Amino acid sequence: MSAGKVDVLIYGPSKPVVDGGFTDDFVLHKFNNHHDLSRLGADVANRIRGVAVTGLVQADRVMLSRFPKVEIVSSFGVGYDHIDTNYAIDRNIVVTNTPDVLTEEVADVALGLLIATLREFIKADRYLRSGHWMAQNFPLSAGSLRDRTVGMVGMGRIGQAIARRLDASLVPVVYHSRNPAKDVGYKHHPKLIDMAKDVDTLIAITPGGPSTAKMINAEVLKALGPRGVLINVARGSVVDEEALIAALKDGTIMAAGLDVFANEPNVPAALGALQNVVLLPHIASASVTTRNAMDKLVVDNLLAWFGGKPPITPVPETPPKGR
Ligand code: NAP
Ligand code: 8YV
Repeated sequence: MSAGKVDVLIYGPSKPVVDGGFTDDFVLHKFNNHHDLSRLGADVANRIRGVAVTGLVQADRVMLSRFPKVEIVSSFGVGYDHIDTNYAIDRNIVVTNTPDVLTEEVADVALGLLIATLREFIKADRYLRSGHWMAQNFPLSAGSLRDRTVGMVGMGRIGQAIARRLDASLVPVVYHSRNPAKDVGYKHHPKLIDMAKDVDTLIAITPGGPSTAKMINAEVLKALGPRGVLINVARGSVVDEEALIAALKDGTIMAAGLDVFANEPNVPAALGALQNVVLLPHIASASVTTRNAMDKLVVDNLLAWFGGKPPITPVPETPPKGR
């Protein structure tokens, strides 16, 4: 029994910072995945007041409706497209995410992925290891950062951190988002297709979800052109993956660097077979330091809420009322 204590559901893979972050005032109920959660009895479900959730599991309407007393969903990751915020609004549930603590880490990976893609680091590594350098130098790379203009798709916290790195590398930057970003001096393109015509490189760093679904499509890739490079560190859903594979195969664009995919962890075999792509398994925030900071913020949001304070990082759709 947990009388007087707060029952919290920990939904997703077990993590020491989360598991060890709570005081004795909490009772933790840990479930690794959707399959495990189906074994949770109604008696416990009826007591759950807080949920900690990773991006690897869905907190959708069906899942959340099992918890009639839930007040807060504290989500791991800045993107929260795995949470049904409309349902949370209807139920007066506060949703929190983990912005800022991962911004610089993700921006580092975006720039690293861009350079690795242009300068063919992965191919070069394989070339050296297989002994080819003994016979011949590695061929000059067709791609370079030196003669490019980058069009950022998204100019929020992480987009601006990527743009700062491009500034330092003397690469011109423009951007597309629905509204011009506050206090940002780069040229704003209200239409993605117009920006794609003007640049040769796109870096996607928007949220996922319906408003961005497949926004980088065949038309945008064609506009980017044969020198075109696409870097996606946003969500796989932002890109029409089939159109991208076709564009990489037939030379509509030159290359791509992808950290995210439409149906993770399943990556189309057709992408894996291509030489002009660099593929990362969604690791942009995945260092021990940054992941620990994200886990701590997940816990701190719950501790703040159940300590009677406002949550630290509520998402804009569910501002807490009355705190
Ligand atoms: P943010 O500060 O909220 O920035 C989001 C940017 O996307 C804003 O510029 C926003 O501008 C733009 N945007 C949103 N909806 C759009 C739409 N429909 N069309 C065009 N632009 C749109 O978020 P952030 O902290 O930079 O994070 C951005 C995203 O990066 C996350 O949501 C997540 O999907 C992704 N991410 C991925 C990883 C990874 O591991 N690969 C790690 C962290 C984050 P407007 O609202 O004016 O359109
Ligand atoms: C996490 C992310 O890796 O923050 C995000 O939006 O995509 C990543 O930092 C992801 O949430 C893991 O589930």
